[in-house]
Amino acid sequence: MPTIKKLISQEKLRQQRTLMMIPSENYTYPEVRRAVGSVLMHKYAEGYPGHRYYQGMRFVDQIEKLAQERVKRLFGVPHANVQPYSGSPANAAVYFALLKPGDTIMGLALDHGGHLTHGYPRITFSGRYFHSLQYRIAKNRPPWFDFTQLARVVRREKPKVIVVGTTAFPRRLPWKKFAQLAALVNAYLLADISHVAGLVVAGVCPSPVRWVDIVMTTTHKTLRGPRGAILMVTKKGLRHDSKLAWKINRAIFPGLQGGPHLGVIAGIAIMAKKAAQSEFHRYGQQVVANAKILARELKKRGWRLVTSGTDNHLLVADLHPLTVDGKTAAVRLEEAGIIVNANAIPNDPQPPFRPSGIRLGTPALTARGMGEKEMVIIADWLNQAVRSNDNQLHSQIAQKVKKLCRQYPIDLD
Ligand code: DSN
Repeated sequence: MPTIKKLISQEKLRQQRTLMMIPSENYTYPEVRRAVGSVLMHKYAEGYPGHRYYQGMRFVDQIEKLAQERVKRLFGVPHANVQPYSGSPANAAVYFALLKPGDTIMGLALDHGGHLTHGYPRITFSGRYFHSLQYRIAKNRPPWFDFTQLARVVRREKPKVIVVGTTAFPRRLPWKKFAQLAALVNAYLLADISHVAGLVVAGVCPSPVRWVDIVMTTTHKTLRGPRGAILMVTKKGLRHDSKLAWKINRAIFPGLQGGPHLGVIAGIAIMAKKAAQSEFHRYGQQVVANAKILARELKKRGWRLVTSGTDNHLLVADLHPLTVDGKTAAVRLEEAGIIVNANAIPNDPQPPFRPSGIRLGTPALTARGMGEKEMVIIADWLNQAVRSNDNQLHSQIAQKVKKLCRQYPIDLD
């Protein structure tokens, strides 16, 4: 039986030698990893800085306050809660703060790029405890959604919370139009920017802060922080509901969570400092530039992309023209040392475990320092590996991938 120590070192090698192209994955900084695994994990701290239920808070209060202040500055918001364990509990906290069971929420359908917590029906808490309406991509160019029809639905159904956020949508979201939609029925507007938060702070994706009441983001994707989440209340949110920050805090603790993970909170503080630097802005620009090149090169090779391209860090490929399903393609790519995930395409006729597409992202490749030249090479490998069921070809590509990875090492210590 291998030991955990051995398995972790094997996982480290895997991360070093393969191309990490799942768009929600990224490499964090060694300082963040050290903070998460530090003595901070020994400490309980129910409550908030200055108002805790336990003693011994002299240093951890300062850490949490620093994290809050840096996050507020980074996103330009008056209130930040850095305690949510991850994105799903953070979204649950928003609903818990603002809704009663059976109230109506509205979110983007999963196969159109939304998330399970945005009201996916029947099997998720968000679809079971609330009356959930799902909206869909309806146009092949901006604003992508049919706001005339959505306005009719909103007037009729009066959702209390409208969620706008994506996990597999490659375009910019029309924040102002969603704000106008929410205003029709005075709904709270929640932006889930987990995927693009790093691009927002880098200035390459539009910020929702001016338009929405609450912003939720996870901290480990394009932001490159630890695995955690943040809930922010905007100025607009406080004008809409002066008790909103209090409601959100109460929903996190004591509503849904116990002691916060202080190592993660320290990691969030470190991430927020790094994300404010000009180097991070350059990183964000390169993530998007790389994704655009990848899109162009794949299209040249006959690939069909959902929305025909990308404005952010990810692409969703509809594999119908390649006559292969998403799961088979993802397995072939893994054999070739390229790690992606099978993903539904809008109105996918296939089941979620064997959908018609794959999702590809550039955040981790860019974190290794890869640029335009490498994207062209990788597009070629993607195309060859997905189109072929020849294991030998896959192994040959895996060897080339390893060589490329050696040229772009990443510090995982
Ligand atoms: N699992 C995340 C993703 O891959 O996008 C969303 O929670």
